[in-house]
Amino acid sequence: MSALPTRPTFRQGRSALLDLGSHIARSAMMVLLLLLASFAMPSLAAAQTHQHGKSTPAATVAQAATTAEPAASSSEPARAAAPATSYHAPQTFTLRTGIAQGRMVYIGVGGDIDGQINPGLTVYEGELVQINLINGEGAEHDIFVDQYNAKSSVVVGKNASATISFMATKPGEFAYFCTIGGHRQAGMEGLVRVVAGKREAPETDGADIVRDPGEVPSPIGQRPPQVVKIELETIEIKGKLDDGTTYVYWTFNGKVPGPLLRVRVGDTVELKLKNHPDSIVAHSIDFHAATGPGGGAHATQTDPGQENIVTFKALKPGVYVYHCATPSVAHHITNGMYGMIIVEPEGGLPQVDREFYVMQGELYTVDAFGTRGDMEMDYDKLITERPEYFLFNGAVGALTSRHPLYANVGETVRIYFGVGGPNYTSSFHVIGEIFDSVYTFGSITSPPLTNVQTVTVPPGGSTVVDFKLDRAGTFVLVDHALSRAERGLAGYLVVEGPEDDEIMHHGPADQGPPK
Ligand SMILES: [Cu+2]
Repeated sequence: MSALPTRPTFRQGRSALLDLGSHIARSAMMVLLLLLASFAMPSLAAAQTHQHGKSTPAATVAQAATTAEPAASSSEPARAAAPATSYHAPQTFTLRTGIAQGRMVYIGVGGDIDGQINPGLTVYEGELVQINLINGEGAEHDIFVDQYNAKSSVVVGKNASATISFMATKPGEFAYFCTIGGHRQAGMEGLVRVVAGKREAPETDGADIVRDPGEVPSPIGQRPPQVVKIELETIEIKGKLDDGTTYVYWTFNGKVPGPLLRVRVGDTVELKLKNHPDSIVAHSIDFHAATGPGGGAHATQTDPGQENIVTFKALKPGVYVYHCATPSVAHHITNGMYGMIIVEPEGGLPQVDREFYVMQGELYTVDAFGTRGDMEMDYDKLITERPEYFLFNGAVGALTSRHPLYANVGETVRIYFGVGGPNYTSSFHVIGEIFDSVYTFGSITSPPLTNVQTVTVPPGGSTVVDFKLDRAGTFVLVDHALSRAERGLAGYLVVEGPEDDEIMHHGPADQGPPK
């Protein structure tokens, strides 16, 4: 179906699956597979089409006597960045068919092209481009970028949708148009502009609010229970949500999620909560690790410029979420006010080489996903659970372009994974890996499940996954509800070392890997 030079790829083995067509999850999976293929094959020049039936338009932690030194830093500048990280997400455009000025046209939906007639779609050389087509009025349409041989299926009913994707390998201007007889002439035509060179990220005046996933305190080790003093500060801060996009986050200590805290069972936690004087609203903290009124929220409702102290005993080992619990609680949580605390059992957890800290949440913005500028919270979307963004560690690209997780072949890694939410359960999965041990629901006193592909993690819940790295490559952290990957949710685990072809290679078993 492609007239362009194609190299054999991991993706091609899936073409039979593609032909079955018509399934949202499958098309999202294909995007991910295409992403994966593009890591390995930067020169991939292929087009593909797929269709789906219905569209969905779119501070410092002072831990006395426990060190807060990161056990492993994920950001090691000396190491290579993830290959081709510019492919971490496709450049996505949505076009709706309609009538304007007496002509049949495509109308841009969301982002910079919102409301434009036959908008120019500007991308940069080497980018992965996705175009979503929505049938706006119920006449038959399709979309074709002939120079890239990217053609959608025909959408027939109103709201019927299709998606196409292609790698923009050649600079220049290329027409997109409808191939139904007479429609191009009637006005359904626009341009894809592929700019030579690399895209420069637009300037953003927002602060970096991303928590480095390598910021994990060292294990407690062997020591008797003691009093652990922790200080947290609630800070409201305009942060960078995406390139060219900001959001006023509410945070613990200026990052999302709040710091990962670590104590042992039997410890007495004395928590001082300070609310920064520049805050607009009151904040508080509810520890799921605590037993007592509001998990501490009753004692810690704190006005701007004030502080409160709550003391609780860590009665039960586990990996627990904490969050702000000031009304509207859903608003405070979506804005970034969540984190986790590890309460180690006596003797701690089995030792691993590297530990990481990742949390998932949603943002409910007035403007559509991908819009540039200063975003504001939309209470109606929040209360009806219609998020625009799904995020790991607070921002688009937090764990891909900004802070990928780094490790080496032969190492064992552990991810403390939690969901702040406020609303969506995560189906946590690492593409291309299998979890050796899973402490489901953050229960570290139960025997772990072994050899697990995907873990369900509810809002206000956690999991701990351990796995050994057997093969080099870039592995992708996702919520396997993969539509969310198109709303910002993806992370990289970059594993360096030998690419063991016994474990996987391209081509038949008896031919061995290509040299
Ligand atoms: Cu709050």
